[in-house]
Amino acid sequence: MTKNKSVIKWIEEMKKIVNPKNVVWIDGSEAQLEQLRKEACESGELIKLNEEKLPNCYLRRTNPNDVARAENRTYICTPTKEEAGPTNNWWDPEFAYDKVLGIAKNSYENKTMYVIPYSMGMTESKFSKIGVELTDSIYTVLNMAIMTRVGQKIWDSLGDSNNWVRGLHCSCDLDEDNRYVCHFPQDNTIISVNSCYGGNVLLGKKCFALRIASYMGERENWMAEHMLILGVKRPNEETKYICAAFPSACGKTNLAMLIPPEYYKKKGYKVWCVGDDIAWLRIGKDGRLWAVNPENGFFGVAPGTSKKSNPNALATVQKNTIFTNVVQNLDDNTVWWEGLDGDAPENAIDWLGNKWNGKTAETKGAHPNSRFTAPSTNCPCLSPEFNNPEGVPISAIIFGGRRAHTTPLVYESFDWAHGVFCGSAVSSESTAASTGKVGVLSHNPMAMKPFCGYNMGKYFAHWIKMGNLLGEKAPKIFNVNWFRTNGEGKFIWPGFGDNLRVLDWILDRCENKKEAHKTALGFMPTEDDINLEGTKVSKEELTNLLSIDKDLWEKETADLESYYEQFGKDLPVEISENLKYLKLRIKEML
Ligand code: OXD
Ligand code: MN
Repeated sequence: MTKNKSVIKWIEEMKKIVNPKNVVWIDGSEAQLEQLRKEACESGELIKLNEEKLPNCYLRRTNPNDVARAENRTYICTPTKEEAGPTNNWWDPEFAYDKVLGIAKNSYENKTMYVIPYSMGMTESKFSKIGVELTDSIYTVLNMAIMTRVGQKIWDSLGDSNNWVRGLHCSCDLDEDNRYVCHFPQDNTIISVNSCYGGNVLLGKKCFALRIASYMGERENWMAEHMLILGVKRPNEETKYICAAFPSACGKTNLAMLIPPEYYKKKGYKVWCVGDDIAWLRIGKDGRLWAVNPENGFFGVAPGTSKKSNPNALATVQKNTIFTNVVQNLDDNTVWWEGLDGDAPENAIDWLGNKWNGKTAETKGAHPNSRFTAPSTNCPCLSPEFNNPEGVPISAIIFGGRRAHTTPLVYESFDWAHGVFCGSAVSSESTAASTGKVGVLSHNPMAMKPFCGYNMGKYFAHWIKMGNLLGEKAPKIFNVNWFRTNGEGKFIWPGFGDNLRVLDWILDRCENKKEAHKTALGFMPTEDDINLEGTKVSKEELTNLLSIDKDLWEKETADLESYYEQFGKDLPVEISENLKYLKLRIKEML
């Protein structure tokens, strides 16, 4: 426990509001966590799975109305609306506190308050930040214990400092109409009510490590980004590290855990995963950009995870994992989801808790946004640098989205500011990870639209500033699209492990090992520059993947122009100029 006065005072204040029956301090010990797992199984909150096949694994079914991030109920609460900017929901802090604390009032009655001290990043690292989450849900405690570093060592490292992020989670009665996730960046405070879905209640993740941290980063000259971090070891070279930002469910976890195709494996290529979702980036002593993954686990989408798509993720979830909203196979008390290898179980229970026969069912057994929560250390390709307190030096930054036609397989930006423009121009087809319609095209700058804790225009300016600070040592910025389709609507690029072929070109460019030709969009490879050995992709298909359609890009730039209008005077001139030059280059295309 702690004697930290600011912590004790805040917990006392929150106790007065939520009125718990008792308080349990999470010490991070296995004995305490095991006790909580038992309690959760007794109450029905968790289901214990087959201990032999899935040791220490549990299943949780959430309320059917509570299966994804509630983006339209997520607020940035700053004194002025301008600080939150045009892409965030905004509330005045006083109004927001009244509203959510009113909902939280007495909501812990007859319940336990769990106090979770946690660190985003290794406690030993200067990159790290500390948070304290109060919750009434054991599921939340157990997930936080996987996703973050939890326990007594956090109090020791916090000492008497007031520099920590307050997080209050109240399950309440899961009323959708009173569900809110509020961020008070000036107070280092997060309050989440009426949800038990991970993205809304694992307050260290999106709420702290992206929204609050991005706000901190702007003031302290660092960056909190929605990015995976991976290392590529090429034969006779040191491992090089890449960060990549994609909107939710564009295969970030798959790319982060990529297994090289046979041809590359034989040559000695290996990919290491440092993180699959969040990167904190700082300028190191050597002037380069360094990244750490502040998380300690994976909160991945289960459907589609298979031996083919992501064998490393599958290996990662074989023990010590919490599954949420997947199918329970009653024959052997294991789990299943759409896209997993093997036949669907016939004797099963679906995510809604109903009897389900995979052979005859007309509905999906697992929710499309069903999840696994698994410790990073389970991952067979976890980078040996995962726990390095300094992080890893970044050679390249990649942006991407899910675009059926417009965006080519890969292009390199002309310089940092152009790269920032490309990142700001990312748009993607929506997926089930957030509530709302699936398949609709939406703008998602740097994949941060739902996660930027302040004005997005100022966020672009922060990117430009970081580039100025990095100068010549700035990583190169690339854009990729794995999702281009042919006339029949089928993906042309095989994706998954074969994405390494594109990473290989990217690293060659970073090391000035390959020429590229200048196009309207940026520097691009020719069809001879991407190695197709061992794929079924033909040269013609690659030419198609690398083609730029003038008409589509005229539409794209017109659309971008109106998109940027909302940022008004906050849009950095570097972005508007880059759009202007892109339009000119497109116009000049034959
Ligand atoms: C996630 C998301 O859960 O981006 O990582 O939605
Ligand atoms: Mn994410």
